[in-house]
Amino acid sequence: MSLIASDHFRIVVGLGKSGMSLVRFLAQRGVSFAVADTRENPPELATLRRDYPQVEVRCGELDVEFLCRADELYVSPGLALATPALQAAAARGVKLSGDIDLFARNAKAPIVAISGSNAKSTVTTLVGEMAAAAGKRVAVGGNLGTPALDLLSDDIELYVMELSSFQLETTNQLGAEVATVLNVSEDHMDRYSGLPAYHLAKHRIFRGARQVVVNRQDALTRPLMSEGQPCWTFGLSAPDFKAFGLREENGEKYLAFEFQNLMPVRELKVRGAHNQANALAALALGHAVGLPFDAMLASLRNFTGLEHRCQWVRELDGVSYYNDSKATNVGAALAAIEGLGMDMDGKLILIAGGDGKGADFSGLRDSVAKHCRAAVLIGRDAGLIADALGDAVPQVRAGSLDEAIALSRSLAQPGDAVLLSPACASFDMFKNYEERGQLFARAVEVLA
Ligand code: UMA
Ligand code: ADP
Repeated sequence: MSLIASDHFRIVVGLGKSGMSLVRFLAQRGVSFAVADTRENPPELATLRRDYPQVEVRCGELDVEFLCRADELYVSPGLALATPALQAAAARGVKLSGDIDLFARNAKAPIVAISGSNAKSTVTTLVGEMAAAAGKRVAVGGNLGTPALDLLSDDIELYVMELSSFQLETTNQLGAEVATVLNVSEDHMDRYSGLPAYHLAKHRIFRGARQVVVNRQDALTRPLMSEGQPCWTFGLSAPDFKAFGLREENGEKYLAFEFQNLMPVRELKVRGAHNQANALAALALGHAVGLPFDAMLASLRNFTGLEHRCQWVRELDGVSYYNDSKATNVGAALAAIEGLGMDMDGKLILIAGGDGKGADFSGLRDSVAKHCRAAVLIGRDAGLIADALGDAVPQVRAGSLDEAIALSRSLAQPGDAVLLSPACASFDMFKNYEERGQLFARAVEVLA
């Protein structure tokens, strides 16, 4: 039985991937609903018209009178709740909600809920692989891959969900078995009034959580109002009770839980301190839901990392090339610059720039000065990054990604690495970060 009243009228606002999953979910349960999207031709319009021709769709500017016909609006994570028409409807008593709220009300298995400014996809994928290795019937998705509602099935024993701040804004009660905010650094400042508002949105993940996982090195990841739940921590320091961390013994560094060494860090295939933190976070989450260590450690040993996240592409003339196109904010680029920079004898040639989403780039300056030989800047906000870096390193501008690669090659010396880690979204020059990463990798592969 679906936990949704069938005598009410709903409107799905936004007809992308999550909107289409809502349509399928509501239609299957016989709920009456309509669809609205501010775009004239939203991505799933043709599918909706083909599969659900009876459903009313309004495209273009949102009509408040139309929205007010609903008891509840399921708003796409792509639309800010501050959108005037949504606020006008809310002021007239219409409830604003989203697909994750509906998912949480209908999921019968425990939920592992993962948010954070960076590392969500990596940790979500890892926990999913750990659960599968432990023999669980596990569903993995949310902001990553399959939309939440499409994962619902009575067969599933564990849900591992990546949740964005946008999705959490419309989530009133999640009730996860274990929830975490992996880290908090500035992102999406074009949508939030500042870091506090973004931070508050992320922390909605803790609503109703039975256990929490906290990053010892980032105070902003602690629940604002603890409900006294069991709390596990992770961090790069040596662990104490209920904690995962790194411990050094006889010159060997281990992933460790409390006073037990679990596995030498050198057995991880992914590079950089940030990936060690990610492995520890995944262990903490898996442990909280009862996954055995042997299965979790086997998954960690096999994990080669996700595409576009600090991914090694090739070596040419003694220079390595890394694709970190998924670094769409300053925190992610910093992790790559420091993680790779600390691990190598040479220097980095950093390719950065794109759509900065209103970010403050000054946080890059010290790490760039320390680890980079030069910065090659591309895209709309190249000038903002140039100003923020000042005289930290020599800078050059490139009009295209191909030109940036050619310039980087000419600047690099044997032992150096060229790192595409833009600290920006890609939409000013590319379809998405995947396209940016693929074009980078392809261009690098054919360098003669
Ligand atoms: N849009 C409009 N009008 C509308 C609705 C959307 O102009 O009425 C525009 C907005 O610019 C919006 C974009 O369309 O940003 C995409 O919105 P959508 O409703 O078409 O999005 P979906 O296809 O449903 O994708 C959403 C998530 N997108 C966003 O949060 C922007 C996807 O995360 C998610 O995978 C999907 O639901 C399934 O759950 C993507 C993402 O970029 C990967 N997430 C951000 C991130 O990771 O940084 C948060
Ligand atoms: P998300 O889903 O949160 O965007 P990803 O796992 O896709 O996270 O990684 C996004 C970016 O963040 C990549 O550039 C990756 O190299 C970087 N990153 C990975 N782990 C961390 C971490 N622990 N701290 C900061 N940045 C990280």
